[in-house]
Amino acid sequence: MALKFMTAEEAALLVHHDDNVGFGGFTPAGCPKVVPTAIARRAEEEHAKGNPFQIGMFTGASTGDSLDGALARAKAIKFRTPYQSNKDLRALLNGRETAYYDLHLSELAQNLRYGFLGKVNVAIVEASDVTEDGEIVPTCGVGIAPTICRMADLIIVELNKQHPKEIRGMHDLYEPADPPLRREIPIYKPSDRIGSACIKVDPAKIVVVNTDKPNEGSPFSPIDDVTMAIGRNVANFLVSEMKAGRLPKDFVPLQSGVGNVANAVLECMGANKEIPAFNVYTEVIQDAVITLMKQGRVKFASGCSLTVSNEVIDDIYSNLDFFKDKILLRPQEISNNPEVARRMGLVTINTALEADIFGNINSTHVSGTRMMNGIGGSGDFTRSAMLSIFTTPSTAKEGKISAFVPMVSHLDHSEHSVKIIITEYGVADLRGKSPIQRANAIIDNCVHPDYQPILREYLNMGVKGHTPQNLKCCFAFHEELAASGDMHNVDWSKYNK
Ligand code: 0RQ
Repeated sequence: MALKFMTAEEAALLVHHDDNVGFGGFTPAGCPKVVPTAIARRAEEEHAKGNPFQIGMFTGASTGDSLDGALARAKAIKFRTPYQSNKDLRALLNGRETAYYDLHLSELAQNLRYGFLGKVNVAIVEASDVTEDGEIVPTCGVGIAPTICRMADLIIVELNKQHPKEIRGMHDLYEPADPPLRREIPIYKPSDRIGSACIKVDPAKIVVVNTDKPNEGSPFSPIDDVTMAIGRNVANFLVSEMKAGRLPKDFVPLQSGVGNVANAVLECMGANKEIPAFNVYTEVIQDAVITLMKQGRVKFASGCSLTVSNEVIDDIYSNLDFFKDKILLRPQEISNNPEVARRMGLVTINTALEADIFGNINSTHVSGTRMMNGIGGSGDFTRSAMLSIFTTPSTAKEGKISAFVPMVSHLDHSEHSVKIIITEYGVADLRGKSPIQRANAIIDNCVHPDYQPILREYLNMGVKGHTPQNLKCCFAFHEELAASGDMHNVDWSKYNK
């Protein structure tokens, strides 16, 4: 059967006010671009005529500016889930103009299948190939594409010429059965292939929009002294764990979060030859993984997306013979699967926004109220890891705020899941320690010297009980910090009246 082709504008007319739209891709990688932008324009036109036009949005994670950014600026988003990182969308969430539901990335596809989040009316996915018998080959990010394509009444495929058809075979697309029929996911090592190379749907549901819009990958900032020191501390700590026999000599698969710290950690691990060549089982495959793969330091990478700069994606596509048997892109339900993470025994490395001296982590809310991005995959991995590590610079906002506080202003990862915290100053190993012992390890090894005295003073205020928290102080302290933006000169006695 012949496929139906149309322009982005024509495809946008197939999306209606109040529809729930699922988008393929993960981070800007593999996200549709021209159809979302056309939907945004359409929303603006409808609003100008006095008509309502807003959609509900399911995405893999964050997206590119021509998706989240364009739709946010057009005020076209009624609700949005999960992780996001676009500044215009963030303003809508924090202004409560868009309802935002933040959940663990591994859970989204199954929550859609369980029917918890409503119907998926339309799926919009980017593809490197689509065939007349309904085979869709994603590009460099998968996200929730297989599930939304299966569930939606209409599938709009952005067929993007930037991504060669020959990447077919780099994806491993698998949807688990739902309870009570679910079995274990048969991945025993990152390179295990368990699914299919394409999404297979009824071709009658497909319309195709041709495009050649490039990826919206953003380059990394140069690595600075702080991120480099964090990276070295992580690499040295992992070597010491191997020497102590707590990590196997041939290592375990690694998950690392997104951003500059993650890139620096990977670079330092690659440079440290005491760490053997290793495998990656993660959600976001970044530039550093590809560099290390070329150096023979990363053997295999399983992820949900190639979230790499445009130069690196060109490099991969020009050398598919080299990369094709070293990379698998999977749906986030599988790349982030807690069952697989626990069984394979991952070392996981994610970044905290704020930590407390007892080992609780805030990854999402500035001052306990303002959403930054979302929990992303950090919870999927942290709770199930063999060794869960959080990294953070010891201070934020040019040193005015300590990343370590008495009690986190919002809790994402509890002390029960967090094993190790690492800053540019050192490593706090929290395993097997009581709350007071954890606090001392964190203050001595991770906290910036400017803030060690006030945190020690807090600990020594003489509060009784297993975890010596002075609740009155904590709440007043966070309110004042949000107002002043400066944590120097804290006077606990002021709050403790
Ligand atoms: O603000 O941009 O206004 O300057 O927070 O901080 O240091 O640039 O750190 O970009 O690595 O993001 C936790 C948000 C860190 C990210 C978080 C301010 C700081 C800056 C960002 P400005 P940095 P990063 C895989 C795993 C959750 C999801 C996750 C994240 C801004 O890593 O979203 O782990 N994690 N996913 O100035 C006030 C503090 C602050 C602070 C930092 N204590 N108080 N502001 N900032 N600390 C990826 C996926 O799941 C897809």
